[in-house]
Amino acid sequence: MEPHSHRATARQLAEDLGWLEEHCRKHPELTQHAAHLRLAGALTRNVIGPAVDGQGAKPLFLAVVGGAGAGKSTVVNFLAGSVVADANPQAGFTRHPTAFLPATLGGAWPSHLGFLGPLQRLSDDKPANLDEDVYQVKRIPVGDGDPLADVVIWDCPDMTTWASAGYVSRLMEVVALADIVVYVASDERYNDVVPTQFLHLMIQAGKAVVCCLTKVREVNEEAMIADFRAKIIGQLPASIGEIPAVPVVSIPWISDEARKDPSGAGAKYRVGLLNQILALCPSTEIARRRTLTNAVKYLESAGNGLLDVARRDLTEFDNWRAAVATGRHQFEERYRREYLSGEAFRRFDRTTEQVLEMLELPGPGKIVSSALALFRLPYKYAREFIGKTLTRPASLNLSEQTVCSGAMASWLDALQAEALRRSGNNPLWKQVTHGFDAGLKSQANDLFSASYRTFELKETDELDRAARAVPELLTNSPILLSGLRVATVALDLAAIVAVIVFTWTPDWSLLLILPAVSLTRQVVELLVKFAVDRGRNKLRAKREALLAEQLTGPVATWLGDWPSSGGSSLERLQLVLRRVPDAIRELSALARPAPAPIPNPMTPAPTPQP
Ligand SMILES: Nc1nc2c(ncn2[C@@H]2O[C@H](COP(=O)(O)OP(=O)(O)OP(=O)(O)O)[C@@H](O)[C@H]2O)c(=O)[nH]1
Ligand SMILES: [Mg+2]
Repeated sequence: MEPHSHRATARQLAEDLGWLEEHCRKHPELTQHAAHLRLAGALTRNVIGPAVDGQGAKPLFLAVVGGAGAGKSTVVNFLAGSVVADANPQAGFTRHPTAFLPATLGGAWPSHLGFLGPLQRLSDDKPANLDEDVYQVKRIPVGDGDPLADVVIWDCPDMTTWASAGYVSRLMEVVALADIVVYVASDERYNDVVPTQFLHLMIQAGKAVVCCLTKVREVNEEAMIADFRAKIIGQLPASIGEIPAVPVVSIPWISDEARKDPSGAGAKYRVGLLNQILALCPSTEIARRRTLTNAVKYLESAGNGLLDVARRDLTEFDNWRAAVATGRHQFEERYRREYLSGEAFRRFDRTTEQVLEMLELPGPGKIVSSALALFRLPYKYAREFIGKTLTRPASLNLSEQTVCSGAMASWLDALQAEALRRSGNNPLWKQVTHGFDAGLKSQANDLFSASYRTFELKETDELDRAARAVPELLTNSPILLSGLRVATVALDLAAIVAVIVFTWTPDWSLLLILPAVSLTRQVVELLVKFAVDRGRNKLRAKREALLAEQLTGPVATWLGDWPSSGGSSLERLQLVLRRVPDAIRELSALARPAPAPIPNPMTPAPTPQP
């Protein structure tokens, strides 16, 4: 695959994670999840993207983070070796990140498209309390031999609350970028909940972290470090697995004079912290490789969790579709029970009569048929009389349209009730409930009416075709028709001959001919009815299929897709759920170090040159 396509994948992944984060922010209970997504997006933008772009390891980035007023800006000044950052007694003073770029690095600054995401670079110097999605880069004089000559130091805003989409997101952008994170906690407030959660997230993301405790009373130093290790680092969630060794250093309460002169009177406070930082960065390349590897690991391991929210919403989508399918099933059941089972398809009665008429002999043969019909007259009248006396009036079957309209109304009512019942649990059901309030029912009914018209046209057509099948078969096969006619008359004649032969003497017993030809007629009628009824039963099955195809099917599809149509978030969720794991897989493969070339035993070793 082309490098530009990997770049596009990284950009798309960052965008998808950003979209998912916005989606999470709409649910207050998912704020922590949103923070993970923000970090994953920022790692993609600021670590993986530049690596895919082939950007070099220099400069390294060091981010100084911590709670409000912990002493972050003061620590930045000590690391920079001069007063460069605005330290201010007002807690929460620093509102946007500022990068301090050693002048020795010249103009080296990442040029990766999408670098630092939503943060805009300021062109002029602005005070650290400017509360906007911006960052500034300030050049600082650093001696050539300074151990941090290749390191950009970031002074960051505090993390306030997880819910704040404001400067926490600015902070997250810089933390993701960082190769080293210095976590600052002051003696007074080192176990605040939110900064601690943030620290845990950074360790979980595999960042190289150094903890720096500020304003510590010297007598208290050892006890405080031990307490910090136990209460803060020791409480990392078990899901992190093996807890990495996180160095903790302390800086005592510094005099104002030493704070104003970090490289002179305050130089001694820098040493402990600097040593820990350097121990984590044996070289620029190693430090950057670790940042990249851990960013990829975080995406791979957190990937599944990151998509949980998408899956959760899609599960509700499946539940909605299942509710629609249940409603459809009940519709079809009701159609079968209330309409189809009681429907006699009277059109087929005419077919039976038509076939019987076709079996009469044509032309001069009509005389024979008429004579036989005369013999059967008593039987015919007797049968009609008994039929009328015994047959109870047919129960009134509901019309097909009444049954379908009733079933449709019940379907929609049940869905509305279900949506209302579940609307407190998930936004999808809430969306459906709003839909019902805003005309979903009438839209569904319009679709139902249109589908019903098509269904009606097709079923009339189908009925006609099924009823015409037997007469058409006979019309199209004159040999078969003639054969059946001859067979019918032959049956009657055989019955007459049989009576004559058995009774022989021409007396009243010849009247037995009348029941005999009536019996043969009954047999023929039963056979014809059997043939026509096969068509009637076939039609019943076809009618069910037609209902499913023309009516319940389209309505169910429309209802099932309703929450995801019209550019709704579900459409995007489905896309994101498909795209994100593929993108993580593709980028992970790229970011992994190339395996060392395996020597080919068939290749002869190069002959040493003199
Ligand atoms: N005297 C003295 N003052 C300190 C020390 N550490 C921090 N301060 C003061 O405490 C206040 C807060 O310190 P900052 O470095 O601005 O803290 P911060 O974490 O950057 O604060 P925000 O950016 O506002 O979140 C400032 O007025 C510092 O001068 C110290 O060791 N000694
Ligand atoms: Mg500050």
